[in-house]
Amino acid sequence: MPVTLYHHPYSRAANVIWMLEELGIDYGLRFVDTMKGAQKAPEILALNPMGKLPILTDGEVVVTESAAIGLYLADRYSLGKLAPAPDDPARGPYLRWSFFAPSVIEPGMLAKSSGWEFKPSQAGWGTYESMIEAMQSAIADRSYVLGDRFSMADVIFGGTIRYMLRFKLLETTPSFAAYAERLAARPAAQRADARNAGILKEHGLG
Ligand SMILES: N[C@@H](CCC(=O)N[C@@H](CS)C(=O)NCC(=O)O)C(=O)O
Repeated sequence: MPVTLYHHPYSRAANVIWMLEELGIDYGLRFVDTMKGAQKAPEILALNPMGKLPILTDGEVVVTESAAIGLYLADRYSLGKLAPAPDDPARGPYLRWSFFAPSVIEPGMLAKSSGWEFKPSQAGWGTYESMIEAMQSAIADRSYVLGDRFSMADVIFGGTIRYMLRFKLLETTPSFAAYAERLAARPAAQRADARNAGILKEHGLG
């Protein structure tokens, strides 16, 4: 199996299953029991010194960081389709909103929920309000971040929005709700949800 995802359904690896299902490639899953600390085992640390999931291996290639995994997979297996080609003007917004999820939304969300004190001009994620406004602008009057064209950026950026809505970390505005519903209706997202649910059940977690 050339592509293997080190996975636990309670981790960001759950969203990587959606990425893989969108690509329609063969892949294998390797269950890492994060609830028992298995992500800190030497063989996992050898792949990711952070001792965190997800980890994707593709032959000799090792990729960690969910957004990087999505960008890698789309370039490698869907260039010109789920990933705009480097000379396509859509490549700019594609990268912009893909990076926005881990570099702005994730720390911005944690800063808000943990009550961090920081200077918005020094923090890359700025204020919570400006972050929400930017997120709204990415999907205003369009189906996906690239307009009518679905891309891996929607799995990365949209996956974060789906997570935030699910755990009530984001106010359910009509535009966020409609975007999340559009994404959830995709057959690949549904296959991924079913696969994650099946693994939870198999391990007595569902
Ligand atoms: N920046 C990383 C975050 C990875 C991460 O924090 N993974 C969590 C699960 S979602 C984890 O493995 N936690 C277990 C631990 O830190 O021991 C990414 O986007 O992939």
